[in-house]
Amino acid sequence: MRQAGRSLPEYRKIRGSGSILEVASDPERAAQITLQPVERYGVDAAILFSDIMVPVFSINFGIEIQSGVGPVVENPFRSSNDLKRLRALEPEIDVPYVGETIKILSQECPVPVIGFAGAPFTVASYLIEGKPSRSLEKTKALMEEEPEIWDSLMDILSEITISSLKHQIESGASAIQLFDSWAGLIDPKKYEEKVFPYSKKVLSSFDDPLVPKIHFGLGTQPILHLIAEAGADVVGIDSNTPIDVAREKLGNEIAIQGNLNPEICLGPIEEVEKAVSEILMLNSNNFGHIFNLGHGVLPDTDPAVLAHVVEMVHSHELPEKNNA
Ligand code: 1CP
Repeated sequence: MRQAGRSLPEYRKIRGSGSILEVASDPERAAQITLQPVERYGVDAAILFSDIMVPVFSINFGIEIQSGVGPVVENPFRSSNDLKRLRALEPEIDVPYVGETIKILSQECPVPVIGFAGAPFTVASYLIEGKPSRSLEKTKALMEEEPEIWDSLMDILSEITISSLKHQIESGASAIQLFDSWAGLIDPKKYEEKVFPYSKKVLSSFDDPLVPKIHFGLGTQPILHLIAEAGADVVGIDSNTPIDVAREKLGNEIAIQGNLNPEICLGPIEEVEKAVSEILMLNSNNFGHIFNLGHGVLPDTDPAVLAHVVEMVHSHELPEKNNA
């Protein structure tokens, strides 16, 4: 459950008022925050406390994360000149704190730790737009009007993403998640042509069957087969794609992660119970399912509701695998 910690009083206490990039670069505090949802809810995995913008922040592209807003870029990416502001990531030098945080967690975390990175497209969209956007107009314009610059940008970001994920695995991450949150905001054909090859390049750089790869995006129903084909072991879906519809598109051999609507968790507990049961029912006891929310936990969510969701999922009885 991404951002499961955000609604917790213990998170607000340890987080302080600085930028989350500051907190994420302090291994002791980042490790403690990663552990909070595990301790509070008994979830089966922990997601590293960091952000998708950490690698490009660390090579000094000029990024800050504004509280309540998200990533903001002082001088957004506009032309081929801006390619010079990017370079290869040297994780041991640029983001040593990420490795240190995961090493602490390898000792202290009782469940697997999921490392993650932003997919090249989603990171590119922040660099180009300069701030959170749901129209991605500038990104779409650059993609169309400057195909060579687009390809160079996506190439560099793919390499940065690969280096970042390798470093996390070497430091002890048990699984990796590639967040392409905004992949559903572009036309499916454009996705296939201009985005998919780079996500595939990233995911196909990892082939250890013991380190599963989760690939997530919002609004990906029309491109779900490509999200899988890019090299995912697990496809993360949002709440707008019912699990049975995702199964129809993906078949039974791939795992699916999702997809309780985070907004339902703000409402009456009976509605939450109904929604959880429906997801479990629509999954028809398929073993390849990581129960999760369809997107991050909303900050006003009552921790007791999330605790109840975890309890419901844990008490759901699956048939014996051999007899299934
Ligand atoms: O669960 C966790 O808290 C783990 C750490 C984590 C992760 C996995 C954070 C901390 N960010 C992320 C990933 C991330 N960051 C994604 C991909 C997942 C998703 O779709 O939610 C994205 C798109 C971002 C970019 C980002 N960073 C946003 C979204 C902005 C937008 O376009 O709407 C925001 C609000 C941030 C800030 C941020 N990152 C993390 C936290 C806890 C926060 C909020 C901090 C604050 O407001 O001070």
